[in-house]
Amino acid sequence: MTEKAVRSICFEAGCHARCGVLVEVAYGRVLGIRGDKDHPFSRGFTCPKGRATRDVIYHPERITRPQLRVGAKHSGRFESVSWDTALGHIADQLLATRQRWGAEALVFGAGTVRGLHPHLNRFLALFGSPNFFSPINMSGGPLIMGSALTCGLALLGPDYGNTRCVTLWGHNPEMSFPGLYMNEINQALSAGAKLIVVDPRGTRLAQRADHWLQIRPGTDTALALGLIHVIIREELYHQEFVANWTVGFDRLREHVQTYTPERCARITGIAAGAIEAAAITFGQAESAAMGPGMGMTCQLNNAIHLGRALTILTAITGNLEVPGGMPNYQAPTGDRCLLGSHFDVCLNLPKEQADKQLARAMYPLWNFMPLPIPAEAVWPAMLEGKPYPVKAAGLWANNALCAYANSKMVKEALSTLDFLFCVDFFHTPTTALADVILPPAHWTERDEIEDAIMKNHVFAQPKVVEPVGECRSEKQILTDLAARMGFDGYWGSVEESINYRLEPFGLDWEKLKELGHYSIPVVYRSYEKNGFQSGSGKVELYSELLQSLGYAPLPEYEEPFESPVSTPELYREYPLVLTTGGRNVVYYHSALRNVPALRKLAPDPELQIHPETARELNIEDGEWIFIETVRGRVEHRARYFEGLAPGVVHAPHGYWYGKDDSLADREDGWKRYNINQITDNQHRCDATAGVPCKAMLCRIGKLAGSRGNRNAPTTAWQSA
Ligand SMILES: Nc1nc2c(c(=O)[nH]1)N[C@H]1C(S)=C(S)[C@@H](COP(=O)(O)OP(=O)(O)OC[C@H]3O[C@@H](n4cnc5c(=O)[nH]c(N)nc54)[C@H](O)[C@@H]3O)O[C@H]1N2
Ligand SMILES: Nc1nc2c(c(=O)[nH]1)N[C@H]1C(S)=C(S)[C@@H](COP(=O)(O)OP(=O)(O)OC[C@H]3O[C@@H](n4cnc5c(=O)[nH]c(N)nc54)[C@H](O)[C@@H]3O)O[C@H]1N2
Ligand SMILES: [Mo]
Repeated sequence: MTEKAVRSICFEAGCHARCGVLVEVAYGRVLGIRGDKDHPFSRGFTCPKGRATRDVIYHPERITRPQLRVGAKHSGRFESVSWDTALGHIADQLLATRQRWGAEALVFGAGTVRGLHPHLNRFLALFGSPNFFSPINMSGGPLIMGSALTCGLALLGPDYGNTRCVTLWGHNPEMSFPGLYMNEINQALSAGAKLIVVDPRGTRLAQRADHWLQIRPGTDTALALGLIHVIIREELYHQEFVANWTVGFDRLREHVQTYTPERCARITGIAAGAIEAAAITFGQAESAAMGPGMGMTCQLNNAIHLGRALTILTAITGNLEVPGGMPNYQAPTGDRCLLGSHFDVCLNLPKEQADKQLARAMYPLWNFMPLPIPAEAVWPAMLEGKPYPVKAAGLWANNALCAYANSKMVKEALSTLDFLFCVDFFHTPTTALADVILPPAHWTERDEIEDAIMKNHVFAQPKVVEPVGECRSEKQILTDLAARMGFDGYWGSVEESINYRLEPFGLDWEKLKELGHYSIPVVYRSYEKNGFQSGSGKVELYSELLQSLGYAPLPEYEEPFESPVSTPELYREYPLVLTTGGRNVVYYHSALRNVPALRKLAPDPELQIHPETARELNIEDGEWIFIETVRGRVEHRARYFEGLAPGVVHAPHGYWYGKDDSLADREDGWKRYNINQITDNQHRCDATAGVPCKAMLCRIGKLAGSRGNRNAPTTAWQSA
């Protein structure tokens, strides 16, 4: 019997789609969720992850008390201790690190954005370390940097609902953001909007598209420049906007001369006519919304140029800050929103300490951008003490060993630390390296506000039940740790910190809880009043800043670091192009693999491969195979998929649970199945540290002793 149903926002595993839900509770326990039909985006939708929420909260393997390592370093064995002991130990270790090595020797890392940025940044600022890292360079960072350099805005929110042209560029929201975007996309398509999909895989959305551009992985910048070429050649750009609000148009026009549809066709594998047709659709549309994949567009060795080129496409067609285009959505919380610069650690440190931020020397753009730093700037400090040693780390919701490219290196790096603590619901390959593990509260067990990529809204996500065992809200953990370390200036309670973020628009937590959600009007064409927040006040098609830092001032195409074209010899030995990480709605990165109801839907890592390519290699559908790059091998099942071009394969990321579910297999699973064992983090975008997880070369083969496709399950949810 349901005792009560509390309106909230689903945040299972930190899912960014954040559907509106009613959490049903009885006897102090969560029974499940129901979709909230009144939520402006999800309108009643829920996904398998959300529906499994109760299985996560009451999972028998959930860590419910703080854990302290027993035995040798990296033993992976722990005993339960009190919060007092655990936090006391952490505080002692952090203070000792600071005393011996300096405050900058402590780094905090977080996985994808899960709500702690203000709290982690403020903690670090009071401690004195400028080093907050995340997968930013794989996820959003290069896009934000590209759009900020071009027009001074962080463009992440397309207005699909009102657009005449939905463009999904390496973006498959049906899997990755269903509750947030699919209603609006369907609404636009029903009203006759065109759909352009740029994706090597024939996803369901690609099959619905007016233009599916089946691109060779990693060649996106060439396509974007080809589209710009056609739009300029056909004079489909917005002449008035270009004349009044851009700088460098003539140089851009000159620059894209060489990116003819024919040349771009040779690079991308898309017919020249198809490139022209898509460009004309985009350019002629009354409005066009550019939806860039937040992973895809960043995981390239020239990510900065793609981020810029996509912004330029939007700008010259007059789609900046207009309905149906790319509005400059502002959260009601303004600068105090989750990712607001107000909290950026470096802006709250003395200059000489901020200048020590690890990314700054390698990637000068970090001197201008209040963003977390990329993990790739942190590993050398751990491994080689360069430019100075990092000796202690706290990982908050980050299964680093599975998430980051080149996991062997990640393990080596984390293994050098004197002290590592992790905050996670479950034991993972990463927590096995920890000295302390802290058990966080689930989203149903703590108070939170949701305002990141929520357009002009802020939503209340109130605590519904008491935490299981001794699990504790992470904000509370930081508050407790700050008090123990004697910080002056940290928030005294979770509520105080939430009120601080709500304060600028005159609300407080109690009031927001009552309202459920609050929104402010969207302001269009704000540049007419204020100009663009770029050096020149206009959209910088040509970037003087990039030029002054030694980067190309106009976007240029660069071949993937490994490809049939850039490394033809390697291609003879590794004749398949590999892309990774297309999302599957049933999982979130490496999380939820241990939830039987979800695992049943997608039990094994599956390499999607065109049947022709597989048959040439004598590989059956469902057969266990190895995938090998120059960096190593992992095991997957082959899954026939006609939506890929022959010669291109796709591997999911995040698998680590073993195929037979034995303990040994689970401990080793991250080495055997996780695709990041064989991805690369050495060939990075030199401006944004983007790592090339979307275009590599590999070969595949039968696994010795493989049992063919007997026992192959039917996959209920293909990730496409
Ligand atoms: N090859 C390849 N690799 C990729 C990608 C790809 O496309 N291809 N995508 C990349 C991208 S875009 C990203 S953002 C990263 C993501 O990287 P991460 O965010 O680190 O992803 P996970 O591996 O799921 O690790 C998250 C961990 O946090 C735990 N967790 C979930 N919710 C909470 C919470 O509320 N609190 C706490 N304390 N813990 C929680 C989960 O149990 C899990 O162990 O992965 C990247 N890795
Ligand atoms: N269920 C679920 N949802 C998620 C996540 C999750 O783990 N699970 N992760 C979340 C996070 S942190 C992120 S960053 C987002 C990312 O999710 P999205 O924004 O949708 O983008 P990606 O997953 O990066 O890429 C999606 C598409 O890019 C295609 N693709 C692969 N290689 C290329 C290429 O070279 N060029 C082009 N144009 N396309 C290519 C893939 O086939 C795939 O269909 O998803 C979020 N949503
Ligand atoms: Mo991400």
